[in-house]
Amino acid sequence: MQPSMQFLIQEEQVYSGALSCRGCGWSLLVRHLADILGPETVYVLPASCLSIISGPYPLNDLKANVVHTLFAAAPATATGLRAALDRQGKQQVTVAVLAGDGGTFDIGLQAMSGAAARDENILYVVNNNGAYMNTGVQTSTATPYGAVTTTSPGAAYKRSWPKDLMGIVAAHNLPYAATCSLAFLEDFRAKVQKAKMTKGFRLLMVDGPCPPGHKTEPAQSIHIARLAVETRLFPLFEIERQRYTLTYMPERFKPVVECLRLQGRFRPLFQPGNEQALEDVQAHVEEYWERLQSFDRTK
Ligand SMILES: Cc1ncc(C[n+]2csc(CCOP(=O)(O)OP(=O)(O)O)c2C)c(N)n1
Ligand code: SF4
Ligand SMILES: [Mg+2]
Repeated sequence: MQPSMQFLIQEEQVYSGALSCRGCGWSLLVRHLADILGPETVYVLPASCLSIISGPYPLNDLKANVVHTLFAAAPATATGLRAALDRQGKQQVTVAVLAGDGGTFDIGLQAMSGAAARDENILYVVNNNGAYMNTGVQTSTATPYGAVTTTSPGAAYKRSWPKDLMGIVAAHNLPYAATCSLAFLEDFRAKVQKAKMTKGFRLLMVDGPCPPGHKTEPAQSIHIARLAVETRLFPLFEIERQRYTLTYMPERFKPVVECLRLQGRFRPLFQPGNEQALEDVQAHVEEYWERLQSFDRTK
């Protein structure tokens, strides 16, 4: 049987070369996203690493129009652009916010919630790399339990669970939201396509590899992203009007340690005396999985 080619770039919408670190999720995310959204797209970027990668001309990567804006203003900027484009009869142009976890889980949360509650016709994409990477790896409310950052260093690793952003998003009763992984490109591209074709406020949250922040080998970015799904640290699902659907069921549930031990940010969890913390992470993953399954409309 011919292998599926649904993960191949059809028409490159970014320039070659990138200002990102090696193994960065942002670059791969933008390449595939822009390929599917096409040239008739306006991107709105609050501050993040992408502001640099898609920033200074002539080293910017996106070929499309990009509006750089403030952390808390991205959904409002996108709302205004949408209204202006509609007024000009350009309903076919997609308006897409590309934001980090800091810009979404924390600083931009109320603005994102406002745009979602108004059901603005915009696509909101979150690259969740689990910290404020662009300014040197500070903890955000997306930072996983057990991770070391510059604001929760060494043995003072993060002791609280990340915010359930998808639960917050679901509460807005949106037409479409989904989690995505760069290790599952067919699934990711299908979700981008679905989001593109859906009208109203849509949100995609992508697991974002970040070698300097996660203290990982750049060549392992995709391998680790796959393990995050297979261990259920980052489950793949869709939410349509509060109905959840799991889009990938691992054949075998791998233990979380298989993914965590490849990331230097979790090193303290592997020190003697921290066995309970590792068990807590495993238990938390299993509880969340059970909850997702109970929400899954196909069950
Ligand atoms: C109001 C405000 N506070 C702080 C900053 C500095 N700043 C720029 S990028 C950034 C980190 C953004 O983190 P995140 O949204 O997770 O994106 P990432 O850099 O991880 O891709 C910060 C704190 C800013 N630009 N504006
Ligand atoms: S610090 Fe992380 S998110 Fe930022 S460009 Fe480097 S790999 Fe990408
Ligand atoms: Mg981040």
